[in-house]
Amino acid sequence: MNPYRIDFDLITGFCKSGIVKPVQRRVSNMKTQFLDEKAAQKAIEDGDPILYEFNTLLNEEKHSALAFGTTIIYPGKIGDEYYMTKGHFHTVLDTAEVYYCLSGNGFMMMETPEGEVDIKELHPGEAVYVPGRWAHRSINHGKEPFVMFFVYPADSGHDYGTIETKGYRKLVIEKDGKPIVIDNPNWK
Ligand code: S6P
Ligand code: ZN
Repeated sequence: MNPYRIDFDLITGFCKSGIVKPVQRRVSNMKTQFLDEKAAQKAIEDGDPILYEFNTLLNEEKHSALAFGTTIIYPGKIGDEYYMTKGHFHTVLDTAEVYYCLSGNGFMMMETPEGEVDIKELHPGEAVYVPGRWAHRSINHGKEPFVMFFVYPADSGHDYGTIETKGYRKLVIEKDGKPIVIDNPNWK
C-alpha cells in the first residue's frame, strides 16, 4: 500500500475527520462476562449502555504490516465491577501489542494460558508492552474515559472464544471506594 496518514484526537481518541467510525460494545455484547449477571441484565433493560468503543485506524491485515487505533473505555460499573473490554488472546498467540495511555486512567489485565497473571495501571503518558501469549483486557476504574492508542502485528487475529468460555482468572471490582483484584469465582 501507499504511505498513509490519519488523524485522531489525543484526549478523546476519536478520528475527528470521521474517516474511521468506531465499533461500539454494549453490556449486551458481553453480558455473561460480568460477575453480577443480574446487574448486567438490569443495565441492559435500563438502556444497554456503551461500555467502550474502538477505532481501527488502519489494518492492512497482511504479514509484516501493523494495525493501529484507539480504544475508549467509559467510566462506570456493572454491580461492583468496572466497565472493561471483552479481552482476548491473539489468534497467532505469540504476537505482542503496545498500548499508550492518552487520557484517563485504568488497568491492563493480562494472563497467559499457563496461568501467569499481571496487571499494570496506566496514566496518560505511560505505555504497556503486552508480550505475545498474554491475553489483555482494559479496565476503567477512573471517573473519565480511559483512552489508549494501540499497535500490533496486523495478522495477529483475535481469539475471543477462550475468554468467553473460561473467563479471566482475576477480576477488578470496587470495594470501599477503591479498586481491588479478586479471584474470579466463575473461572473454568
Ligand atoms: C486489538 C487490540 C484492541 C482491542 C480493543 C477492544 O488487538 O487489543 O484494538 O480490540 O481494545 O478490546 P476487545 O477485547 O473487545 O477486542
Ligand atoms: Zn489485542
